[in-house]
Amino acid sequence: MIRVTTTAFDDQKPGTSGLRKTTQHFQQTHYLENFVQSIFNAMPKPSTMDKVSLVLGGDGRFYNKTAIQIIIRMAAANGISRLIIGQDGILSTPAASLLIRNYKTDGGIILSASHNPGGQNGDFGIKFNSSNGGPAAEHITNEIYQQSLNITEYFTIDHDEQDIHTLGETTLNGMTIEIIDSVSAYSTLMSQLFDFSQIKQAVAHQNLSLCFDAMHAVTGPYANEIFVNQLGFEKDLIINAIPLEDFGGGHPDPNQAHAKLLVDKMYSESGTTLGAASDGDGDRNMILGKGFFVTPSDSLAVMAANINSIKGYTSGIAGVARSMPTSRAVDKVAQANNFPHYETPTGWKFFGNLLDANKITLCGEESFGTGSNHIREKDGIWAVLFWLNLIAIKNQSVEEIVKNHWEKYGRHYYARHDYEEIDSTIAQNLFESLKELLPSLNGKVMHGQKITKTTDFSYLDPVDKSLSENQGLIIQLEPDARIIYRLSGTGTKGATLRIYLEYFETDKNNLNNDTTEMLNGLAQIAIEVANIESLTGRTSPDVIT
Ligand code: G16
Repeated sequence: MIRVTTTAFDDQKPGTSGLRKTTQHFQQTHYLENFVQSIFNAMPKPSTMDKVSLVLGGDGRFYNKTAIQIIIRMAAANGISRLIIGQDGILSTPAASLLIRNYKTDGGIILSASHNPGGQNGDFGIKFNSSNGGPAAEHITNEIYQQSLNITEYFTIDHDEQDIHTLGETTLNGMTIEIIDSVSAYSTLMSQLFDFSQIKQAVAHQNLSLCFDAMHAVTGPYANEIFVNQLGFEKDLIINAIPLEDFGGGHPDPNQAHAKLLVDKMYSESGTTLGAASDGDGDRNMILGKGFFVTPSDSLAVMAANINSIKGYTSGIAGVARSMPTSRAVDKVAQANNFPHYETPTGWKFFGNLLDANKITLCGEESFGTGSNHIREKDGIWAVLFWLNLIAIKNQSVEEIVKNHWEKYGRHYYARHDYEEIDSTIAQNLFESLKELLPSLNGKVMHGQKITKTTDFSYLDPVDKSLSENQGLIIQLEPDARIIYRLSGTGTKGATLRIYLEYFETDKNNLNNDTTEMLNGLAQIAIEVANIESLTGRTSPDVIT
């Protein structure tokens, strides 16, 4: 064992989902090692390290292979008993979550910067997931950060590169290393949750077709196995299916701006029933019908309304949760069908306790994430399978399913406006001024809409009673609308200001209007209240999703 003397970095505080920085930042001497040792020091574990087992894998982006070898050597030096590694170091985030649960390990280390671009000039990331398979709770990430601030040494061994390609078991310095197939356990679980024979029937007899954009990221092999080999969808319609270390130079974020090829296909005269995409590490999803975009918030609500018809969920739904900025469409379903609904801060980690305590079955976020109690991460392929199964059951188009849903529950017009790479100090000042201004806005009428309530959102976890403060600012307006401001916790350059706009409509004559038009008044109010133009110099958002 080699004891390496090191100096602490002061910027290793995990964000919304782990530590994300530019790849080059991670390549600094000792940077990754310091954080990994901090994880080992901080993670909840049995009395001794020789009882600790971990899952290890990543989304295959540039630096994944190097990082896996570094972590293997450090795990062996720290006396860890067992590492379960996806073949070639590859695991989608949902698959990693599943394996932690299946193998009952003490947690896992996932290498990914999710939807952020990859490559030498892109981003890299690392996060620790707990023994429930979910992203570590705040008290653990805080402890990792504290360890990183005080670190003076880390442990490693001098050893050649480990073979992570050949399936099976080996040992290194007394540590067992098991290389496992990255796809098979995950695809088995999917076949248990969804009715694969019904979907296959629909492919054969209802012309059910799928175009899936893997964005040259981790889901390519998962999509080929499940959609093509097991369900019989056309191989040619799994696009960008080969995982590449730089995602082919693309931005692996499944939204209408970045999954352009897919969007063009679905808005042209193509006869494809469902268009879908997933992100860098396979936990996000975008759902499209023919010429029709389903907002992630609506997707969650449709799932909640129909979950009882899906094979793995026929026993019913315990409850649902959504992150605060996600539209309240799913709340309407919960209220109408009498099951509990919860509002959590942004970040999948906040769903963990609710899922573990069986208070919810289903959860989701506006940021293109939906999932259930089957694992403790959001799950892109799972969401696509849910929609495929639903279409097969209903024999309706995506658009018909969503429009029928609006008829029944009303429509939450929704959009998110992102201002990216704002100078961090300017963004902080903007946010602080806004926070001070907020209470004075109550009762004010702007652009014909009355502000009824303002909130600085905090969350008291109903399970462990932990309090999370400063989770976003909410302006509520009459008759039923919201404007929400947050600073993103996943960016790596400057600050990203997110503004979320939501307007609820029940008038049956107004359910099919243009979203931009419906939200225009709210957008104006949002800009004026936060003084965006004069404080940032920006006249329009960089991305609208
Ligand atoms: C992560 C988190 C999500 C969160 C999203 C956006 O997703 O896991 O819970 O909603 O970031 O966070 P922010 O608005 O702070 O950028 P992913 O897919 O990047 O891991």
